[in-house]
Amino acid sequence: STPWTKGNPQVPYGQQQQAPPALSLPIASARIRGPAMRQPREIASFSFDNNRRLHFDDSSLSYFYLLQEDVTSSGGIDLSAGYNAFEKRDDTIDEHLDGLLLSLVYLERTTGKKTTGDIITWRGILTKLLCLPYSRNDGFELNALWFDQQLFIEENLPYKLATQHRPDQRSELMSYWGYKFEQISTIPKPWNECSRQEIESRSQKPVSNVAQYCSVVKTGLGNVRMVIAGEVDCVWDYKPDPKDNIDNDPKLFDNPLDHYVELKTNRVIQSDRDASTFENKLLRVWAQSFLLGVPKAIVGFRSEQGYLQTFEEFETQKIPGIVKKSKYSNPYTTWDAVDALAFLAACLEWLKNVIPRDEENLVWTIRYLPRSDYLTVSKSDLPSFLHPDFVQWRSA
Ligand code: 0WD
Ligand code: CA
Repeated sequence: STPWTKGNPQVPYGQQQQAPPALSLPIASARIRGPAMRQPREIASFSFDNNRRLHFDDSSLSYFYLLQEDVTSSGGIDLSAGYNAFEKRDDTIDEHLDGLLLSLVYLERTTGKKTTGDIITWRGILTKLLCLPYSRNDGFELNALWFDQQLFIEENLPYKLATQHRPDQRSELMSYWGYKFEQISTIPKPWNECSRQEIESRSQKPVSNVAQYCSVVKTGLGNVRMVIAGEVDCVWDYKPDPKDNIDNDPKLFDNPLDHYVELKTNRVIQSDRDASTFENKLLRVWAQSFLLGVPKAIVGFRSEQGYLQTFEEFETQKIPGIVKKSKYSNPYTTWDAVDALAFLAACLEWLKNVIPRDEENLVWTIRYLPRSDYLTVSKSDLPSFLHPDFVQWRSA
């Protein structure tokens, strides 16, 4: 197969190994140079509680709280602690776009205005597409349908469950380290509203990944406007109260997105190989934070055995430059943010045009097969995946 290389962006059809399937987008030749990204703007937020019940508020929002000396003085914090008590969300339950769509019903009911935008989806879906030129090993299937003049896209969960390799014990533990790091580095209220006891006991309770806080943003890329929702790990300091933002002077606007933080864990970097692996991983960190307008990622570095040794802040907008300037960077293989965005813009534009608009509620499959050169679209016989309350609200 043709690798994605910077030096070889245009591979004419005639030189491809196989004829392109109908309704296909060649990944290596889909380019819109320098598409403009609109500044994401938060239009709503919602929370899942510990029972996975949905609330149209910020009740599951967390606040960053971790001191470098707490990490270093202890000689490392054991991220495996409490592993046996982990309360893990059942990710075989298909929630479709429910949280996002119900939050839009709530928003539209309370404001009396319909949310505009061409594409409505989870941020995680767009992260996959944004990274695709450089992440060609894993396949995926997405479901897409037009409804009320908007294109809705979700992951096809049965496909994901059927094709993902079952994680071994070590990968299960490593994913726990990520959630444990979230727990030890956050508190449920701003620190000045927390008692010493609340702060000090934050790592005593079992770790759970059931509760989540999500932000819904309006954004745009090239000619495509979109509404996307994604999980936000915590705020750095506080989230501005909309009541304090009634002044329409843009210079005074305290943007909630400016306060958000993405948390990640990574092994401590001890070799050239570690460094280069980390720089590849920064593509996904950059992509997911950039899409939602999250300005900062905090990476907890842990030992091979899962002891947190230190943590470091990365400004989202500086990540592409850090990777480019690195001594491990290779102009042919290192990821490039401008090229990735050019692909995403072309891809979304293509999806908007190739999926027939007039056939509302008909589900289409967007498919990427592992290591293939194309993204394809075909008709599926799946029923609509939109929540009935959303359909009823928009049909009223
Ligand atoms: O396959 C599924 N069932 C998916 C569910 C795929 C993608 C998303 N989701 C759900 C999420 O649980 C959430 O409610 O959609 C909502 C929004 O997610 P997103 O922000 O679009 O998801 P993504 O950007 O893919 O992931 C962000 C975080 C992850 O953090 P890291 O640091 O690893 O990127 O969402 C969490 C995870 O912490 N997350 C999940 N947690 C539990 N179960 C899952 C999952 N299946 N997927 C993502
Ligand atoms: Ca995270």
